[in-house]
Amino acid sequence: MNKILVTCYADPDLDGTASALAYAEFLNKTGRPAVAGVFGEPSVEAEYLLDRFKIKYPLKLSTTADFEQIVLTDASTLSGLDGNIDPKAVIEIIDHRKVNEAEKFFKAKVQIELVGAAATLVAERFFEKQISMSSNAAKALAGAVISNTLNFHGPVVSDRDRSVFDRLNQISALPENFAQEMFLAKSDLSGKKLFERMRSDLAGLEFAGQKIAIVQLEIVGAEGLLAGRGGEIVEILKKIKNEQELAFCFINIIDLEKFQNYFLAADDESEKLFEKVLCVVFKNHLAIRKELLMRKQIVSLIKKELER
Ligand SMILES: [Mn+2]
Repeated sequence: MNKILVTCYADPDLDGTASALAYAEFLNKTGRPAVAGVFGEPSVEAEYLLDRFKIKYPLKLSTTADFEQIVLTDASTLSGLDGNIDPKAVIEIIDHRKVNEAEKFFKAKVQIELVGAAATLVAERFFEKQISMSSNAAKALAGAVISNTLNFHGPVVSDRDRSVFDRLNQISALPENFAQEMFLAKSDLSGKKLFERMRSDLAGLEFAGQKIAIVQLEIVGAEGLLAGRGGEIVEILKKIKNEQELAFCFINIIDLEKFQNYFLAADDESEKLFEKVLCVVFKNHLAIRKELLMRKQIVSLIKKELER
């Protein structure tokens, strides 16, 4: 019998990776053979968690030829999905983004709820059906909730995220200080790593025929990075904008200790759009916002402005 593929965006973050792994486990335990697989490389943060707890990586995919049925976790737009994924083959979507294209996956049973993490929705499936969860799945999902909610300091945290996190911790508690360690692990952007991470932590979208890309880095020590390499970051944004023929290109740097945003843009046009949409002012190519915003929220504000 053909297995169901559970997957997410190419180069998935921790939420996508953990959700795919855990939901494949859920399907297997409820009598529907499934396998978790991803295109590209899991994010630095996802690798950190999987390595730390010796959790088996999702299958590395180069094609979907072996699968007739696909489930998407933490993903519901065409952009960002690997080109091998046929929207018609998607039978289910579990996601938490307001700006989505769920209607383009017309065979899919869709659950989109605006909680902090897709991992929360996947964990709830286990709890609702009283299916036992492996220790590894509990750790991965708990790590994903920490990551997506910025350890519960972020702008999108619901009571459901908190309650799921408590229950996951009862199954398999994460080590003390795990959040800090995981955050530090993804804050090393020395040398070439800065360029590589800006490339991999980029989301491309298109509104009213205009292509945009937003890079998001969540790190400890944003101000130090900007003081040393702010100019270089703008140059990288310019390069990405030219290569991908974008109308606008930005970076949102979230400091994981100060919990504020640092925005930079590829050029004046991009700065102007951001100033208008986010009510910030750029000074020497940098704008700071103290009320934290995540990329998902920024995307929804830009969509509103461009489709006006
Ligand atoms: Mn997510």
